[in-house]
Amino acid sequence: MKIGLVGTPQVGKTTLFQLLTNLETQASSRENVGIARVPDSRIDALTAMYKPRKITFATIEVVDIAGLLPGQGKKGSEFLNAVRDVDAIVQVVRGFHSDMVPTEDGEVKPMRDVDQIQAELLLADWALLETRFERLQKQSMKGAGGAEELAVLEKFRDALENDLPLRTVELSQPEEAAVRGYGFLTRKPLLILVNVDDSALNGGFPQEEELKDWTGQRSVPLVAASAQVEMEISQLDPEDAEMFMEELGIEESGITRLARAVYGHLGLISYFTVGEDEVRAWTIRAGSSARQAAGKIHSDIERGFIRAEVAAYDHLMEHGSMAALKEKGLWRLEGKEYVVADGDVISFRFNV
Ligand SMILES: Nc1nc2c(ncn2[C@@H]2O[C@H](COP(=O)(O)OP(=O)(O)OP(=O)(O)O)[C@@H](O)[C@H]2O)c(=O)[nH]1
Ligand SMILES: [Mg+2]
Repeated sequence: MKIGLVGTPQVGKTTLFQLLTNLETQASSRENVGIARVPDSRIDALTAMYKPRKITFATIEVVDIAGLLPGQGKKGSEFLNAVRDVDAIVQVVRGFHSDMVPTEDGEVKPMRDVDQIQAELLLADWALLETRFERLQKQSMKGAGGAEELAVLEKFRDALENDLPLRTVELSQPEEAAVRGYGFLTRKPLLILVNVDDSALNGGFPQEEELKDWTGQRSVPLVAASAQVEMEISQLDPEDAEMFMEELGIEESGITRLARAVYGHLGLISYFTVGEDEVRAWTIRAGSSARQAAGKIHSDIERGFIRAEVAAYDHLMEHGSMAALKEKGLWRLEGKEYVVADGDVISFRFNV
């Protein structure tokens, strides 16, 4: 799962990228691609219980894409290719004031930032749609198939004609499959992160109403955070960081909220494996079966799947140990079709 930090220039993308990826020790070697840890207090609690030699959090791959001003020609196509490559888009918009960092017209207008980039993405989808559309029309006139795709593209055209992003078009599973390969940009999940002044962490940033309306109407998550504050938090030890956040009136760092918003918006959940060797979070799509979840660990476990031994995280915390759960009948054996729940603590039985 790869997310792209996208936006107009100088809004704080690289600063946030560094903060997100510094959390993970094994950063990728390519300069603008890194791995972000998804903070999870359940991992901390399981670690306190099992005292494992190794702790592994869930992660998301993050790409920091160079900022784009509309109409930048070749830079524009590089930008669009980079966006095409990600699974989800986090647009960073500028909500902070600073004389050191100029804006396009001297004003801080996060809603304008949103409009500029989203217009650029809509245009790119128009261009892609037109090329595909013509080709498919010719093909289907010759009776060479493609009718299914063409029908979906017609729906897409209706949306774009009304300036609507393609993610607003509802498709059946086969329809979705027919056009998945195209990589339409406005069909990718979108989140907006507004980078605000430390005084506006709980509201009061420029164009707040407009941003809330825009994101609310489109079911796009909106996260307000301050890259500057995050930087200060990251330099404190945990206790001081907690006090600092209390002073600011926030419970969690913006990085934590962003990572969780992304995870949730992409329909991802975690299950855990525990023991003295390792406590580990595994990322799966919500709705995955026990057998599919096993495949995340190793294809051999998926193939040779026998049973999943499952306990709910909350039960484990409440009763303190697996042994206590067994006594209470809260430790279950589940088959391969069992739908894994967020927070399940699982051990797989399998044949090799
Ligand atoms: N005051 C203030 N300055 C910030 C904040 N976030 C970033 N900056 C500053 O803004 C400038 C641009 O930040 P970057 O993170 O490089 O922005 P970017 O979006 O990656 O910029 P491009 O890659 O050029 O598009 C830097 O000088 C940062 O120090 C913030 O929250 N508050
Ligand atoms: Mg940058």
